[in-house]
Amino acid sequence: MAAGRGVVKLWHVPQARSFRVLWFLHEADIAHEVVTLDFGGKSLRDPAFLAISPAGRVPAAEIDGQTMFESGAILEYLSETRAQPFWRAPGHAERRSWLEWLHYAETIGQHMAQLTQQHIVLREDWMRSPTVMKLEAMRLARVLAAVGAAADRNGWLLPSGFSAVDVAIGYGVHMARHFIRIEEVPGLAAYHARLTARPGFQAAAAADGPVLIYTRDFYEAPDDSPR
Ligand SMILES: N[C@@H](CCC(=O)N[C@@H](CS)C(=O)NCC(=O)O)C(=O)O
Repeated sequence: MAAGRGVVKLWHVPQARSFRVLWFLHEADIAHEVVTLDFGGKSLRDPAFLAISPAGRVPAAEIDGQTMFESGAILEYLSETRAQPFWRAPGHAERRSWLEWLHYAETIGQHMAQLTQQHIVLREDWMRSPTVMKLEAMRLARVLAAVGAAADRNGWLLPSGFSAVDVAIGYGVHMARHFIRIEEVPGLAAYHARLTARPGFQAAAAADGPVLIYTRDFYEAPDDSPR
């Protein structure tokens, strides 16, 4: 059934990329309802869900009676249609930077996905590669160095202030704490503290749901010397 006009429906898995949208809905004070799905279970492969999100991924959203997938696209569309202070419209001096950071969120996402697969999804040690774990953690830290530097310069990613890209990237910073020491990356821990102090973040964190994916505070890469 279609969500009422104005009410955004979000298909969400706690701690997953759908948290970006949940956080944004709280930041922008957009009326919404949440359908919580199960990361390890069958709900992401249910034909009804695949009709909305063809790869069976979260987030998906229903906005004004139409469904959408891809967190970056959803943040952009919500910014454009109902949260303009968080948008940088075509013609805005920061338009290009806004787009760069919005998509850079998935550069972070690809390393997070590798690390999540290695440490959490693959359950047996023989399936995992300590080399990949170390390499991906190193690459994640390198990608996040650019975030720390920009946030240090501007407070937020863009000089004019907080926007949707801080939510897109901020989710990555928040989750990266499970794999890298963010206090070792200049500017990053302070940026994380600013992000998590926001009432929008705190409301979303309270609404997120049970912690089922990143159940440990930190996932250390094992020693890869022969045993
Ligand atoms: N680029 C997509 C990635 C979505 C994605 O891969 N989401 C993960 C959770 S973080 C997922 O649904 N994984 C389920 C699976 O791989 O089966 C986005 O940003 O929305």
